[in-house]
Amino acid sequence: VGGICTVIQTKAKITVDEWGENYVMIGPYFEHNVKTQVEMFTPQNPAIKKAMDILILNGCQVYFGRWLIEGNPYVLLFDIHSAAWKLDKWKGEFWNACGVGLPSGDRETNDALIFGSLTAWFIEQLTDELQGKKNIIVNFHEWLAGTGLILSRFKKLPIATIFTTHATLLGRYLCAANIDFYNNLDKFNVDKEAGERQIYHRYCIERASVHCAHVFTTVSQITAIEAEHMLKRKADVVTPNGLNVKKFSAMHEFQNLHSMYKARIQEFVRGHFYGHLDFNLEKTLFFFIAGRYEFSNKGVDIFLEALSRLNFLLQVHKNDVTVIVFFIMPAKTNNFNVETLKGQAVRKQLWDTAHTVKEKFGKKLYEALLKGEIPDMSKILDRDDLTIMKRAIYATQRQTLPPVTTHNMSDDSTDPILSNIRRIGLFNNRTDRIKVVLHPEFLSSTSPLLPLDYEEFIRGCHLGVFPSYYEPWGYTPAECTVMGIPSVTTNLSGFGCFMQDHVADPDAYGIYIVDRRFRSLDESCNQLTQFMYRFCQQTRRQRIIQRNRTERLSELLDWRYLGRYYMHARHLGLSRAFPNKFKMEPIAPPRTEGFRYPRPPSVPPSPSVSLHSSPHHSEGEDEDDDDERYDEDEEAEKDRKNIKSPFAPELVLEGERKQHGEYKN
Ligand code: G6P
Ligand code: 1S3
Repeated sequence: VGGICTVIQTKAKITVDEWGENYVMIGPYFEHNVKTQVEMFTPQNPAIKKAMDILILNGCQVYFGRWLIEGNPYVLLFDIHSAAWKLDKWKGEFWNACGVGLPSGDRETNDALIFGSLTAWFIEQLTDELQGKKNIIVNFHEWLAGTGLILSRFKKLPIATIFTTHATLLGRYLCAANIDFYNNLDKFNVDKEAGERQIYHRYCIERASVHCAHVFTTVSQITAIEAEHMLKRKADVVTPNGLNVKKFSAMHEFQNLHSMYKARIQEFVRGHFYGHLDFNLEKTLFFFIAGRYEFSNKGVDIFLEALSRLNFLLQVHKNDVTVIVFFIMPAKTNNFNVETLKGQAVRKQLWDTAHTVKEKFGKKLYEALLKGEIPDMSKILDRDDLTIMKRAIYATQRQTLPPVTTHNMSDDSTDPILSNIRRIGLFNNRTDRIKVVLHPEFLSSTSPLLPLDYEEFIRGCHLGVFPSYYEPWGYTPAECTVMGIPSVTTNLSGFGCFMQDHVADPDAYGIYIVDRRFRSLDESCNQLTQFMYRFCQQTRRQRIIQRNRTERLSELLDWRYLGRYYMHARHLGLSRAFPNKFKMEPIAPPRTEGFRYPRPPSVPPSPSVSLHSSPHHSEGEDEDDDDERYDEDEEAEKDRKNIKSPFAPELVLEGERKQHGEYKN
């Protein structure tokens, strides 16, 4: 689920392009998802059909079809419940295979074992059918799929296996416990730590999967280091996560989309802050954080602290910018709260009132003009109109502050975000330059409050802030990048490190990398505050230019470029599983470094984002978008000449072979 699903889903297209009909995804069957996303049919490949039939004859429900996503990959789905009656038998077999016993109370792990046993059983039948006529590579993702790998190896099935980990269980747990993880990587007694956290059996499955695989891969260099210590094996290949950039690509439209969706967010703000709208929406910036609700792992702790410092800075410098910060993190709730719904109702009422008065006004004006008169403006609105308007204005009076959360939280008093908001006192007071809105549910275009889906919401914001402590990759800033929205990340996230390696001046491109590795918490927090403060000081012109630069990094994150690492892992797997048939010379993984986006020539040599590019700059210039685009076009042209695309033919085609090692069949 979550990020891992994004990996598998977005990677489908390039994998289908490479393997065509020979690529099949295997996963668990969920009726609701299948009904809406899968076109089911009988497999045409006789070996697959035969293997499937054997499982079906033995009482298991197995489905086959095409997943209706880009690339249209084949999917083979196992209904875990239909095979649940075999659980005890399979637990015994698993114990015999690797000596790992599973407790009965852990439903998730039990389901994982059923899924893995079905997978290994299917592959066994398939390899029997194929009799070595085709070679099979299976890429298992995460410990939940790992049991299938362990069992396949125990049965000595003739397949090449790859295990990809997107995070380590222990790493996630230890970081969430606020332990100084990265400075003590080599000091943990891993068995003891896993045992104390009651995840020893899961940890064993993960570690066994890593060691049984022909090829072990992780999604980033930082997770490779972590895995080496937590799971005791060096990753063979780092397989960074890409995106299907074409899906987000809006060509020159993305600036207009920003404007369009920003207007929709502004509408929400008008309702949410009714009665307190004493800030200028044209000078209001929208920041956001989104993702799995892991308070310290996702860096919400440091973000809140930095916001309170930023609030202070903006106040003392009498800055007229207001920042509205959205926290989009799902938590247990009991629906929207009344105050939030009321806000949108009040806004709607004001809109209706304005509309009614406008209609009447327009009609009277029209009648007067027809008679050749200029109406007396002081009389054009009658007493009734004034009464309606006054009543509408009175309705906007409120005794309470605009709420900091949109929902009734189930654990209001202990919720970490709310508790910290109380501690730092960011209550949406009039004097606050930072306003906060916790939306503890994923966004949806059908929401009565904020009718936008996640992608539209990102486009409408100005800055995504993801100061994670534990983040093996981190899709959130990557998604911002491909939509041309600047973001904050860290040098403890896979994405942040990747950008540091590939972009000469990440700040200039709108990728702010907080150092959470070599600095104290307080120093990192100050750095984050500075990044945000500098961002607030930018003019509209500078923001537009920066967004254009951010968007230019998209192709770096495309699977067309990043897919090569998975390709390499598969070739390596074949050469290790079938050394007599496949050879790789030399066995050298493709380099993740090497290509670098140069510093944009139009960036001044010193960090001076707050300086205007022209000595004759005036505030009015900021609003002149046509000028901005003209400047930016020239700038973009200059930059483009300097940047050698990662897709330059020599790098992708010729270099492919050179970098991956010659692959001989
Ligand atoms: C885009 C639009 C412009 C708009 C600007 C606002 O670039 O094309 O018309 O003025 O966004 O930028 P801002 O950073 O102030 O939201
Ligand atoms: C993991 O999901 P998470 O948010 O729990 O896998 C993602 C995909 O590889 C990765 O982007 C993320 O950092 C990991 O943490």
